[in-house]
Amino acid sequence: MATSVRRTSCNLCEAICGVLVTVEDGRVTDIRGDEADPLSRGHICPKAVALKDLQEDPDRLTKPVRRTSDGWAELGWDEAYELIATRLGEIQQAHGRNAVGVYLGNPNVHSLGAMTHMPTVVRLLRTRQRFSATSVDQLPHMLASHLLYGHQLMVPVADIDRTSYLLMLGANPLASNGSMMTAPGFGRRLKDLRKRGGRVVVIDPRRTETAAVADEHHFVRPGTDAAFLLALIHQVIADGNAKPAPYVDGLDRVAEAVQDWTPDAAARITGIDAETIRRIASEFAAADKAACYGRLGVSAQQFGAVCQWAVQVLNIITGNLDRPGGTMIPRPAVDTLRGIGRGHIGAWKSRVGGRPEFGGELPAAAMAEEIVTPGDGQIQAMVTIAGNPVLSTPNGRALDEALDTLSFMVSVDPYINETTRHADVILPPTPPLERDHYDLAFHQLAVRNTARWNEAVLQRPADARHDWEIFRDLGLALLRRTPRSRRKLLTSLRLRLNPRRVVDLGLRVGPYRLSVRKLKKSAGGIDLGPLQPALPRALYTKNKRIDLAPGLILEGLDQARAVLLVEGEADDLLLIGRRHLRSNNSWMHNSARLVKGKPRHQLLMNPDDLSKRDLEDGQLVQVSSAAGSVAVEVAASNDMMPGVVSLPHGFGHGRPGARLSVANEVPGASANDITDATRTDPLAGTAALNGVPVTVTPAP
Ligand SMILES: Nc1nc2c(c(=O)[nH]1)N[C@H]1C(S)=C(S)[C@@H](COP(=O)(O)OP(=O)(O)OC[C@H]3O[C@@H](n4cnc5c(=O)[nH]c(N)nc54)[C@H](O)[C@@H]3O)O[C@H]1N2
Ligand SMILES: Nc1nc2c(c(=O)[nH]1)N[C@H]1C(S)=C(S)[C@@H](COP(=O)(O)OP(=O)(O)OC[C@H]3O[C@@H](n4cnc5c(=O)[nH]c(N)nc54)[C@H](O)[C@@H]3O)O[C@H]1N2
Ligand code: SF4
Ligand SMILES: [Mo]
Repeated sequence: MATSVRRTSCNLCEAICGVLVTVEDGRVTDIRGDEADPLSRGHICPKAVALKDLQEDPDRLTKPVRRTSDGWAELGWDEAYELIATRLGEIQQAHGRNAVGVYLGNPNVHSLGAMTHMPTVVRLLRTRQRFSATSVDQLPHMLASHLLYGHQLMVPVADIDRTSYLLMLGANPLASNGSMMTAPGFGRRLKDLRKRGGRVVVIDPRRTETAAVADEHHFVRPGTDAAFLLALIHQVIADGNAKPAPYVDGLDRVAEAVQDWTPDAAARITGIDAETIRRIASEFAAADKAACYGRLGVSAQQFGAVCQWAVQVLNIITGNLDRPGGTMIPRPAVDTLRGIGRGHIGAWKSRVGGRPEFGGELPAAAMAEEIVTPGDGQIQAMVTIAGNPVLSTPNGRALDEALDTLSFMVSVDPYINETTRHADVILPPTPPLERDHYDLAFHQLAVRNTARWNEAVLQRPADARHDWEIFRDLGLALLRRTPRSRRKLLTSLRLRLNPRRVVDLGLRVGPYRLSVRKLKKSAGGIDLGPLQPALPRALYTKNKRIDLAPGLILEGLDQARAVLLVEGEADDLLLIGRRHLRSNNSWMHNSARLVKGKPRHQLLMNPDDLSKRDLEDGQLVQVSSAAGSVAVEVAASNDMMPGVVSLPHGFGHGRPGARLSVANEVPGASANDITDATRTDPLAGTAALNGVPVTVTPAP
């Protein structure tokens, strides 16, 4: 038997752990952590084994398929590209270029070939109807970075290995393995932090796995974190502890803007008492190195942009931005920032809802209305790439119905799932173990500067295609329909450059002058050391200064004031989301080994809330919001804040036509059948997936 151990990295989450894969006669027999990786140092989680399951899943498509009157039929790659380019071309000719819509899903950022080649294809479609997972996720981080630092992806990360005080809001890295912060082995890093005598404080409406290992945990009423954060800023300034760096302007305007956000006012809104808020403000300011980090729970909520701005302001005014142990800006071997635009906001608005674009994309919450509302610019055809928006975006059921009305739909995806079942053509790319990888996205968010190049572990079958090859060939098919020009020539050259060449060029002109060859020589990758201070030099703002109080944010504060400072206690329950270690967004429930164990799709509810409604643990209940209702089992949990219920996202399988064997056995309910596409952040349109008012009654 031919046995070999090959190195790669897991691309299933943002931690990018190095793994060693044992291959016997072309089959994977073992997957373990790579001790030689300078970032992950041997860490992996239970998801890593799913890399093998993905490889071997009989439900995974390996050839393009086309929907016919009697089911799916295979077709050749070239035939598929021609068909797609022709149909999209016809529709744009007849109805204008905005008649084609695009949704870009989360796994695109985890794939080198999608990062290097997908944007070119999207640009070739020349449509303003562009949507992505960004607006159900990290848009508030990007908006704050764009406004404060001049670049949407200049996102400082908490220097977890050197800090002595970590304040975390709306993040559960013990389940998610960290996000907008690449720190593999997050749990071990937290343990080390506490061993050094540091302190970890968690703010979350649920006592999470992460809260359980923290020094302090406080329940917060969902959607009200802005009040808590603004009160911290208020208190730091009031105590005379604000000492921003010399390149920071606007402290006086911030002081004025937060004047009425006192700890007492915030206590009434958030449920965290005023004394605790004052204490956290003074401990945070007094710590020699502190970092505040807020993740999905404070992004995908109504005032997410204000929250993420406030997180930055707190770090900046306490002098923690750009200092070791505070929050720092990574310097990866390929400078991702240089290759990507700085971002813009509100340059145009969506056709139906008047929702603002950000960085060229409209809010995903607008997709269904843009498909079903007649008029100039109505979407007639959709292209979805690595996304399952029927389960992932608010009012998913409305989108599900809307997709059914399209004239044409194409998906680049390895599965026939809740979304792609509506497609006319599906193009499946190779799975992760068959692809080369360099991480262009997450080194930019990592708590240490490292670099690694991974060769594909397994050879792809001759008739399979990598995602970059799909984008290259689809792009060339689209290009063939455009007139000859210099631009056309450059685009076709760019499409033909393989990802390895793109990375190699990026490494050579990057800050460490590396190359793919140099990376290949080092076993688990190269260690480029801890994060280094870089400001104000690295800022992308015109004057190399930070303005703490951008006008757009001040407007957002007024909107938050109008809602939060006036609104009384609601009687309704508030719905929030959650993640599990053995589950991955909407798509890995097909791995039996990953999803094994006790069911985890239930609605979690505090026992007092159950008894108030005469409900029992385990009972089937109906959860209803303004947008719709779902039936799901309820589970009593003392970890839930009273008045708050939690449903994980990504479930709701078992819809007709989806080909997902294991997932369909444990369908669960889709949280996004009850989230509301009209509840969005007024500043940038991010979906408020958390803090949705709901009622819970016995299922009829
Ligand atoms: N209610 C609620 N909704 C949420 C969230 C929440 O917390 N609560 N979280 C939000 C967040 S943070 C995100 S990121 C989104 C994610 O939502 P989506 O953007 O829909 O992403 P996934 O659910 O990860 O779906 C991945 C899709 O990509 C396919 N895929 C997997 N690997 C590849 C690949 O290599 N290439 C291609 N072409 N396709 C691939 C899968 O088969 C699947 O169809 O959901 C959001 N929705
Ligand atoms: N195993 C696994 N790992 C994953 C994923 C997965 O599906 N499974 N998904 C990946 C993706 S796409 C992402 S974006 C990341 C997300 O990474 P995280 O943000 O760490 O993930 P979540 O578990 O969604 O954590 C959000 C937390 O916010 C809390 N929360 C909800 N509403 C509020 C609120 O109003 N205020 C506050 N303070 N907290 C609130 C929730 O209770 C929850 O604990 O995880 C990634 N990693
Ligand atoms: S934490 Fe788990 S899923 Fe994330 S990269 Fe590491 S092994 Fe993969
Ligand atoms: Mo995400």
